[in-house]
Amino acid sequence: MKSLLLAAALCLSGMPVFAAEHVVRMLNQGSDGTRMAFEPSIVQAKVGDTVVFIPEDGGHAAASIIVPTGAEPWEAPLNAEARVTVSVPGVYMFKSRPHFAVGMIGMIVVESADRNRADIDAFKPRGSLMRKRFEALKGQL
Ligand SMILES: [Cu+2]
Repeated sequence: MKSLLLAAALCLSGMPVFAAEHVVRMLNQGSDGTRMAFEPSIVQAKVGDTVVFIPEDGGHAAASIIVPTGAEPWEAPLNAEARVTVSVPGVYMFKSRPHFAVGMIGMIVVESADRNRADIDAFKPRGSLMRKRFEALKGQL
């Protein structure tokens, strides 16, 4: 009964009651053979969810590139697990700092891509590897 009242109170306060956790593995090789990859490279999330970056292989460091206005950017140390709670709807684009140049990038879509779609469209990938992966991610928005 107590927990029901708590759940009701959380609903009324507008807080997400069941925030989810999404795991993104940082790998030297993805399951499709791609070198230096986030897996999955795109995550669908809701406001209040947490995305956990796991350094399963060494040498990776998750950092934001683009976040929606009002959201906190992040930059994790090398080989560190990073926990990012998404508080604002929109697209969050991220990279592995050491492997940005080879296109180790990914996206979190929180509820709607529309809010900052223009920022994503304005991103200029450098080099063919980054361009290829950026276009593939953008195609899933
Ligand atoms: Cu990396």
